[in-house]
Formats: sequence, C-alpha cells, structure tokens
Amino acid sequence: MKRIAFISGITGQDSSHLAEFLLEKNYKIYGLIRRSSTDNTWRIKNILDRIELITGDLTDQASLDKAIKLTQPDEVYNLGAMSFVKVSWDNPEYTFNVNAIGVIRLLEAIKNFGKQDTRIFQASSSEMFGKVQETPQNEFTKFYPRSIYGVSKCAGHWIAINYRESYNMFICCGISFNHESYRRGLEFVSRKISYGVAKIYLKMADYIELGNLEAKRDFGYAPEFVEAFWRMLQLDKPDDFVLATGENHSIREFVKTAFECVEIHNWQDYIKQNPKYMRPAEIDYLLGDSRKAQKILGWKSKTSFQELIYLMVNSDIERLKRGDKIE
Ligand code: NAP
Ligand code: G4F
Repeated sequence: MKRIAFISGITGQDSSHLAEFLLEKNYKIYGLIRRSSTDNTWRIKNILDRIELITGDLTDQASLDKAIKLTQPDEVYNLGAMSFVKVSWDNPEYTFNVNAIGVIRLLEAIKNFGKQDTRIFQASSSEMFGKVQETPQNEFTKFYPRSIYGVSKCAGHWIAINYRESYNMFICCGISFNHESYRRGLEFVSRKISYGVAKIYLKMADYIELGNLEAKRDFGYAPEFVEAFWRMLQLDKPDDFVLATGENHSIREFVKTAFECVEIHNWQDYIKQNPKYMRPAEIDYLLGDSRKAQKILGWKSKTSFQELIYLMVNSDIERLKRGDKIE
C-alpha cells in the first residue's frame, strides 16, 4: 500500500521539492491549493500528472475538514503560510489567521476526521528567534519575534506542541532557517538578487534595488531541508528540530558572491538602496545550531553558500536565455 501524504501550500517552494522527494519514495500525494484567478502552479508543472490537487484554504475550516476526510493521509506537511515577512506588517490580521489559526484549523480537521495515527509536520521558523537571545540558536533558545509573521509562527509552533501534548498527536515542528532554491519567490532577497544579477549579466537591467544589506542569515538549500521534514515523521516519537547550516552571511556578501558568479567585481555600481525595502523592525543576525538534527535525524546541510548562489544565478540566466516566463 502506498503511503499517503497531504501537503498544504502545494504551490510553494518547499512543497514542490517535498512532493518530488515523496514521489521518489512512492507516496500518493494530495496537495492543498487555494483558488487563484491566475495559474500559479509553475513550480509543480513537472509533477502535476502525478499528484492530486484539492481546493481549500487554511482560513476555511470546512474546506480542511472535507480535504482530510477525503484523503485520509498518513503524513500531513503543513507548509502553507503567508510566508513573506515584509508583508506581515501590511496584512497582520490575515498573516495571523493563516499562520496561527490555520494551524488550529488543520489540526482540528485531522483530529476530528483523519486517521488516529496521522503524522504531522509543522513548518516553524527561525523568525521566531528574532532579536536573538543567544548565539547560535537551538531548540532551547528563547523566542523574541520581530514581526507579526514571527509572532504568528511562534503561535503556530506552540499550537502544534499543545495539540501533541493534549491529544497525543504525532506532531513535529521543524524550526527552519532560511532555505532557498531556484524556485524561491522573486520577492525574497536571495532570488531577487540571483534574478537581478542574471538580468544585469545579460544586459537586460542596469541595477538592483535593495534594502538592508547588513542583516545576516543562515542560508541553506531547500531540497535538503524537505528531506529533514520527512525524516522527522519517520521517528519513533515526535520531536522538534532546528534545521540550519551553521554558517551565516550578510545580504552584502550574498550580493557580492552572486556578482562573482558572472565575474562582475564592481558590484557596488549595480546596487541601489531604497528605504522602501527596509523593515520597521529588522532581524540583524540569525545563526542556527542543528546538532540535534544531525544526531537524531542523521541530517546535515551539504550545499555551500557559494554553491547555492551559483545554482540560483545560473538557473536564472538559463531561464532568461530560453525566454521562459519568469516567476
Ligand atoms: P512559499 O513558497 O511562500 O509557499 C507558501 C505556500 O502557502 C504557497 O503555496 C501559498 O499559496 C500557500 N498559502 C498561502 N496562504 C494560504 C492559505 N490561506 N491557504 C492555503 N495555502 C496558502 O513558502 P516556502 O518558502 O515554501 O515555505 C514553506 C513553509 O515553511 C511556510 O510555512 C513558511 O512560513 C515556512 N518557512 C520557510 C522558510 C524558508 O526559508 N523558505 C524558513 C522557515 C519557515 P499561493 O501560491 O496561492 O500563494
Ligand atoms: O529574503 P527575505 O525576505 O527573508 P526573511 O525575512 O529572512 O524570511 C524568510 O526566512 C524565514 C526564516 O528565517 C522564513 F520563515 C520566511 O518565511 C522567509 O522564507 O529577507 C532576508 C533579509 C532581511 O533581513 C531583509 O531586510 O534580506 C533583507 N533585505 C534587504 N533587501 C531584503 C531586501 N529582503 C527582501 N525581501 N527584499 C529586499 O529588497
């Protein structure tokens, strides 16, 4: 019998990599997709004929009840979220509704209509550490979120733990640090830079506009992170894990390295800073300690900072050269 996986946020970066990974493992996959007036399935185009999409929304209890009743998953990966930190200042109520109350809705649907032994992954975030209280950050580090996104992820995290402890549900939280790929949305800084550099290299743009160049992030490679999500759900008992590379770099270093991929060394000439991209409250420094994941999951990030950027810049150059619709 094929194991059944249910993934919320199937059109997102992580879900696309996870779905590919699970298909390799012969899972039957259902993906929750919210209604959109334009096609947003570009990340899963290559696997659309091998997965099943179910319309629903993390803000709509009835849709989740119905989806879980229908699919009876063995594993649920809650990857759906309003995931763009900057927008959480513009849409605070919606962000909290999806990222926090959405967790309650999905867990209620599983508790009331799913199999008793369903295993659940909750996508928690290093944004919960915010104004960091110690360095590096591990599973015991106190949270100090700096945005409604961060606050909503703290709530989602504690909701997941509360359901685990109250109802004995198998729920694992992965506290992931930034992870990127050529499928990252264009609004996130990594992809904004890789795409911008590719355009400048091909003489299709003159500069990139950015905000704070000094913030440091622990940047990993998304396809490796989704494997850790799966590994958590194969444990004998549920637990929470920090997923990180253990190395951090500033946005400035990201920009410099991206330009180096195309042998442009005077990168400063191509960057304009625009206050529009600054945040009301910034997270200056994130650095993860994933020794617990290394020890218990046997998981370690492999792709280096330079390799990650090289992959992303080259992918954007190839897409632009082919004339692909860029998303
Ligand atoms: P992403 O590319 O932005 O994907 C988010 C997905 O959630 C999209 O499919 C989106 O659908 C869906 N979604 C948004 N609102 C929804 C709603 N109301 N109901 C149902 N689905 C909804 O994000 P990602 O980078 O893959 O991240 C996956 C998860 O990990 C998120 O929970 C994120 O917060 C968390 N996380 C990510 C990172 C990272 O560095 N990538 C780090 C820590 C935690 P549309 O396509 O329709 O917008
Ligand atoms: O790429 P970002 O928007 O990612 P951020 O805020 O770190 O959040 C991402 O990682 C979290 C895990 O830590 C996830 F939970 C979350 O869902 C998301 O995937 O910004 C990274 C940094 C920030 O310090 C930002 O101020 O880059 C800085 N930055 C500078 N200029 C910019 C820009 N960010 C964006 N998006 N756009 C800019 O022009």
